Parts: sequence; C-alpha cells; structure tokens
Amino acid sequence: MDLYPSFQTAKETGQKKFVVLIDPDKIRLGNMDQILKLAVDAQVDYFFIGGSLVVNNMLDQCLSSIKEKCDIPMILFPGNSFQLSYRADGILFLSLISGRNAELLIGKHVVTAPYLKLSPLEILSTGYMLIDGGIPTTVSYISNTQPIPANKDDVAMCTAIAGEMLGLKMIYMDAGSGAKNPVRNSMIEMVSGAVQIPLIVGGGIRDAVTAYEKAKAGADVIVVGNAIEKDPQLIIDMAAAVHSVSTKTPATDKQ
Ligand code: 1GP
Repeated sequence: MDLYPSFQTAKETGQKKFVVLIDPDKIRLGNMDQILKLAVDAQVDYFFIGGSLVVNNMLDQCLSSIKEKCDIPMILFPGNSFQLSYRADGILFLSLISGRNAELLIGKHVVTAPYLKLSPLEILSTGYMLIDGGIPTTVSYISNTQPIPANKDDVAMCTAIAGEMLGLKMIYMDAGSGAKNPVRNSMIEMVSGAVQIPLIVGGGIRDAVTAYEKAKAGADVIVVGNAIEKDPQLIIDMAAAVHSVSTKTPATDKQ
C-alpha cells in the first residue's frame, strides 16, 4: 500500500484520519484483542506503533498479532533507532525539528538510513514538533529538548514552515503521551493554515469532543494512545467524531 498518497489524498479531499497509537509493551495487557476488534469496527485508518521507551522487546510479536487480525496499516512511530521492524508497512522517519539536539535532527537518521534503504518499509519523512503539554513528558526528557511553549503559535508556525521547506512530507505536533493539555486549537489553526503537507496532532486527547475539535481546527490526522489503553471503547466515539468532521458541510456545522 502506498501510505503517503493516502495521507495526501485525504488532506486534499478533507477526509480526516484517526490513528490509534499502540505501545508494544502493552501487548501483554489483555485488552489488545478488544482494541483490534473495536478498531476494525470503527474503521480506524492507521495504527502507529511505538513508545518513547519500549522495554519488553515485543515489537515483532505486536506487529504480527495485529497483522493476523486486521488489515489496518501499521506505521512505526519509533522512540529510538532500536524500534525498527520489517513487519510494519511504513515508518515515520522523524526529525525532531522543535529541538536542537543534532542526533535527533539528523544523527540517528544517518545510522538507520542503510537499514531503511533495504527495507520494504515506506519511509514517511516527518517533522516532529514537541509542544508543551503542561507536564514534563518522557519524550522531552529522553530527547533532552525543550518543547515549544503551548502559547507560542508563531514559533510553531515558523518551525512547521521550515520543516516543509526542508522537504519533510508531514508535520506531527505532539504534546507528548499522557500530556495534561493537548495542543491548543489556535496553534493547530495557525500551523494548518501555513503548510500544505498533512498535519498530525496527538498527545493528551482523552475524549471524542476534543478529538473533534482538533480535527475541526485543522489537524488532518488525530492520534490517541493513552486514553484508548485505559478505555478501549473510546475508539468508537473518537473515530466517529474525527471522521464526521470530513463529511460535514459548512452549512451543517452551523446548526
Ligand atoms: C503520543 O501523540 C501520541 O506521542 C498520543 O498521546 O498517549 O496522550 O494519546 P496520548
């Protein structure tokens, strides 16, 4: 499957996408089967697979068990260069453009490039922007970078524009897993108005209304992890809320 064209087409046609983030460490928790069934029923668009720290080496097993049960594309969202597997469909090749840690801007990429060049994975080069979500997150600690302050919409906009100009194919604004506050709507509006490439937003989205608002503000792709791990049933309402933004006409929205 060509993943990037599917993101591009969705952006062009205003079809919002809903992503469930699966942390391979959590595969041992009994709710994995339930999550997969609900994801199929709710027509979840993609799985992102990864975590800042994956400690149980369950990545391959996680990917295989998802593939056995459904056709939802699996995209690696690696927290480090050990989280690679040919069993996925694609990989977010992340450059942490909100930070100034050279290793995460280009260093790790050089090391992993030969492996990825030979792999069947579709490479999705992505400008990754950490946005302050109200609490220190694992990503900001591990990456040794400062997130963009939550109210600095202009900094986020300029960073995203620079990422697009550098040729990155997508922008991912992340308040970090388990963030207290998701990325603000005003920041999403400003960034989505400034770049043409697909905009992914995640971190701290816990309910369908918030997911709807973020998509409405201009996010093309909404990512939810923690809330769904805690309550898998949320998948149904969240996916429906995000997908509904695509189908609503402006006239319907005003009602
Ligand atoms: C984190 O954007 C993802 O990188 C998802 O965050 O786990 O808070 O939903 P949550």
